[in-house]
Amino acid sequence: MTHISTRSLPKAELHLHIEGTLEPEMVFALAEKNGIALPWSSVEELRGLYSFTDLQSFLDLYYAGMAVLQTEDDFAELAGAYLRRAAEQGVRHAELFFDPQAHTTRGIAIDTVIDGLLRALATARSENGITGGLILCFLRDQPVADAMATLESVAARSADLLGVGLDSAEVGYPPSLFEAVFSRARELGLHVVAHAGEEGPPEYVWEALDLLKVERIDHGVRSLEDPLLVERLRRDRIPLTVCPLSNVRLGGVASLDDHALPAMLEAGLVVTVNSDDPAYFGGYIDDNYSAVARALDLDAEQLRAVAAFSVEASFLGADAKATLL
Ligand code: ES4
Ligand code: ZN
Repeated sequence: MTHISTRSLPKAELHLHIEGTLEPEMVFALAEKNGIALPWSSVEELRGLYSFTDLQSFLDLYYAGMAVLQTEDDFAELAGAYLRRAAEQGVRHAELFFDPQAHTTRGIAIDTVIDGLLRALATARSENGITGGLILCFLRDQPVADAMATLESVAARSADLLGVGLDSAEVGYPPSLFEAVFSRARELGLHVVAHAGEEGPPEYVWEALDLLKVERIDHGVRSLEDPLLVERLRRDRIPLTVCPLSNVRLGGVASLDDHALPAMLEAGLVVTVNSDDPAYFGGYIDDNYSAVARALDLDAEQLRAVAAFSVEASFLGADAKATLL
């Protein structure tokens, strides 16, 4: 049995969709403020729909909920609420994914989104000492040309971003489709990551590494099906941003007791624990740490290693990493 408190471990959150922190209470409050009609009659009804069968069943609700986000203040409020909760759970650095195409297609300017999120990050830094940045994710189930146009629309302010990522429905949308987009992102000096091996096969993880040249793999749990891939990830110390409660809620893993996290650590992989879409999956980052600690009987050494990996795997500079280790 392990009894260490993981809450106080200094950690970095590396896999967090800011739109996935939109709690039902905030959905209703923003809908009221912005005069938006919702298809649900109460917070309880909406929360009652949070039982998913797969990634797509979640994404349908995720995209529906974010329609209430309209103004720069809304994005600042969303990220501010998340960053306060993250700080309470021991997060010292947070790299936030956001999905601009889910907003620009609703007529929201991308600068509105970015300015609101950056304002919340600046406030969190001064109030809680938490550092962070933004990772712009392309929706892989939308046309590649839309991803490229989104990237070009922020090229002039690429210094306001940490990097780019790739998310949304995975199967049928291999990383290879986005080779030119990621090449352009790297040319702009941006870090690159991608969701791969969540529902998709190990081949998608290989493509993300070899074609997109990503620095981290988001999820990557299906990598274990391919021993040569495991060897590649281990040798190159490619971090995997694993989200245990998400994997269970979306059905990728039958129960937390069956999660491959211990096998990944045993294989020598740089594994981190993250919260993905905490408003939808039943917990923020330390809820994930404490759930795996209990279900998988991880000892203090393993938990400290995972937290230290999160700092190592972050895009912080060497000096900032050293102060957190
Ligand atoms: C996501 Cl869990 C997950 N997978 C892929 N795309 C996403 N966007 C938000 N959450
Ligand atoms: Zn994700």
